[in-house]
Amino acid sequence: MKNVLVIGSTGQIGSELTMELRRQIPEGNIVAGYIPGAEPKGVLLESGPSAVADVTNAAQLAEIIDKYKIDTIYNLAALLSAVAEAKPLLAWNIQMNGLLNILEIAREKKCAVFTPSSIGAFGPNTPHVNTPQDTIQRPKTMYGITKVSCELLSDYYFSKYGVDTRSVRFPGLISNVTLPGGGTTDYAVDIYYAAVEGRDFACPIQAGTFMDMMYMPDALKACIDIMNADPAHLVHRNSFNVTAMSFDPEIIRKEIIKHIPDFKMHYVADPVRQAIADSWPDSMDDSCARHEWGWKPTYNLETMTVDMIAALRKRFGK
Ligand code: AKB
Repeated sequence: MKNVLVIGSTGQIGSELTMELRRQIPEGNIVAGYIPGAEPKGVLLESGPSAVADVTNAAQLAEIIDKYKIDTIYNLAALLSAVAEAKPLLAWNIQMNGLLNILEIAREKKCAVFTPSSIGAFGPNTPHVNTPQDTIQRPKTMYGITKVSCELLSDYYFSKYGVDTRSVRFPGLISNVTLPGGGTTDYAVDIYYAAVEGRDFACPIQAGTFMDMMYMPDALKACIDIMNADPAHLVHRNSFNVTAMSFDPEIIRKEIIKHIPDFKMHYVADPVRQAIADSWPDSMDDSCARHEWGWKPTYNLETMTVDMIAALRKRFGK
């Protein structure tokens, strides 16, 4: 991995992944791809090249890949689960037609491709506790349908054309840099902002709803380590279960109260997000990722909470 195009570079993962790749590969072209209206700003704009990279415009992508001699594409363009339910056709167009454009270009120009999958690729019939790597995947949401289809299409391009496609199934990602937009697991980010800003938090996910989660530094490590893994050791490709912790809203609330004792939370009903959360795993088994490419998260709920609160207090001067 030397010259990299990050599509969706101003999003929750992209904004931090682009900077991390620039730190780790200072001699390479790490191109921040974006769509008009979501332009990179500040250090993301100033620390390296950027280009308009709309996944629905294959000619535009091909031009960037030639110009910067791109060998690896991080395809982070996607609508998250709750937004995808509101805009299913747009989600299909971005997630499926976008990936097809990328895979065709990767086949022609010999690029490796990372497209994140999600816990959303599982559904109500999947075993919910210690969800195995290889199991039933019959999601009921458009987000989940596109995630399973992306896994299958990526495996197809690997086995038929030898395109080096790799992926992980991300749980909810928690970060203090860029907010997620329109996901089911967003509450686990919003809760920290409310606590640090001294606001009462209205939690849209009900007590007792467990989901896998991960702190962003571990997610960045997963994105990079999987693309650097020795292909000879990969039995799976698209996509690996990866997780770092599993909790419900009460467990994270109690962890925050250890640091902010007067933090208050109440519950509000969000039937769309709740139905999605209920269909997802409570906890995944990520032993294949650990075994095949050495996956091991650094942060648990306690250490993440210390870091999140410290970072947000610094940002908001609290
Ligand atoms: C979402 O909630 O939609 C995402 C995900 C788990 O894929 N964070």
